[in-house]
Order: sequence, then structure tokens, then C-alpha cells
Amino acid sequence: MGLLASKKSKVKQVQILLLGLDSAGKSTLLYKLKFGQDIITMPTIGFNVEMIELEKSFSLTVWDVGGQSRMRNLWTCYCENADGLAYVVDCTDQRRLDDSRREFEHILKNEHIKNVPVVLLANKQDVPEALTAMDITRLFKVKQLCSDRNWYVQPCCAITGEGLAEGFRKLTGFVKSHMKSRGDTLAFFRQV
Ligand SMILES: Nc1nc2c(ncn2[C@@H]2O[C@H](COP(=O)(O)OP(=O)(O)OP(=O)(O)O)[C@@H](O)[C@H]2O)c(=O)[nH]1
Ligand SMILES: [Mg+2]
Repeated sequence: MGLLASKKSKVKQVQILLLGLDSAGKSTLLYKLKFGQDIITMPTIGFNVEMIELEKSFSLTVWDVGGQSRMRNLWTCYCENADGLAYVVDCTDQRRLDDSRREFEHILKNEHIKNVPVVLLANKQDVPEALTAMDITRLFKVKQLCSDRNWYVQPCCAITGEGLAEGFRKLTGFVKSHMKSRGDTLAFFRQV
């Protein structure tokens, strides 16, 4: 990502990595954010990528990578240019919660996303027995695991869209301050 100046208009563009176990709701939430519609999803083989503009002149390129176990080895291939990580947790899937926590812990160790801000999306809050954002914060030991970066746990529902924009706005804010703190002229403007 390089610095390209445009006199007409400048769009700040950042790369967001969207991860989580299969069936966590990544693609559902991506398309809800993008189109405002419920899309019937298929398990993602490979990745989906969409540009999302929550703020004028600030564009998120969101990489939604398949979460099936055979695909998780590939997650690291998407880390290199990531400016922020959105990690989706299925709060109704208590059986696989520890798997999800382990994958989360593992990806945080990737050197390319060292210090990169994180928002955990505590998804499926429409289901009555879903764990809360506070439960996820505690069970994932987020304070400890993310002590080297900005983080937030956002409750959400990908079906209704509740909490999605809030979560991504929070992440955007973190990304902005992370770039500022690095004195980052990286990657910032693209010609439109
Ligand atoms: N009740 C409920 N179901 C949801 C929610 N979000 C997603 N789902 C459902 O969960 C299932 C899996 O959703 P996907 O978006 O395909 O999951 P994914 O994380 O993209 O899964 P992979 O592509 O396999 O990694 C679908 O049946 C969705 O309708 C939610 O907030 N509430
Ligand atoms: Mg998917």
C-alpha cells in the first residue's frame, strides 16, 4: 500500500480482517453491513471481500476468510496488510467456544498483526441463551490476550444488523489512532 495523492478527493482505505470459526456468522454480517439485507450464506471456501464505507471518505476493505478447520491455516496469509481484526464469535456455540478462543489466541501471535486493534463481535445475540459480551470478555481472557493493543467486545446480531455498525465504527476509531501513533503515512490515500 503506497501513498498516492489526489487533488480531487481522497479516500482513506484500510484493510480489515474478518475471522472466526465456521458458522460464526462472518459472511452474514458482512453482507448485512454491505447491503442491509439478510443473505442466505453458504460456507465460505476461500474468502469474500467487500468495501464498506461507514464514514464518508473512509473506506474499509473487509476480508472475510472461511472458518472451517481446513481453512484456518490460511488465515495467516491474510494478516500481512491487515490494519484491524474483527473476530466473530458464535455466542450460542458453547461446545466450540474453547476452539474459537484457541484460534483467536493463535492468530494474535502472528507478527504481522502485532499491536493491530481488535474488535470481537459477540454474535447471535438474538438467541436467548447466547453468552453475553461480558461472558466472552471473561472466557476469552481478552484483557490479558489483548494487553498490547486496543480492543473491544461488541454484542451483535448479524441477522438484524444490531451492533454491527457500532462494532466496525469502534474498530475504525482504533485503526485511526493506531495509524496516528505509528506516525503512519502508509497506505493511506488512494486515487478515486
Ligand atoms: N440466529 C442467528 N443466526 C445467525 C446469525 N448470524 C449468522 N447466523 C446463521 O449462522 C449460519 C452461518 O452463518 P455464516 O455467515 O455463513 O457463517 P460464516 O462465519 O461465514 O461461516 P464460514 O463461511 O463457514 O466460515 C447461517 O445459518 C446464518 O443464518 C445471528 O446473528 N443470529
Ligand atoms: Mg462465510
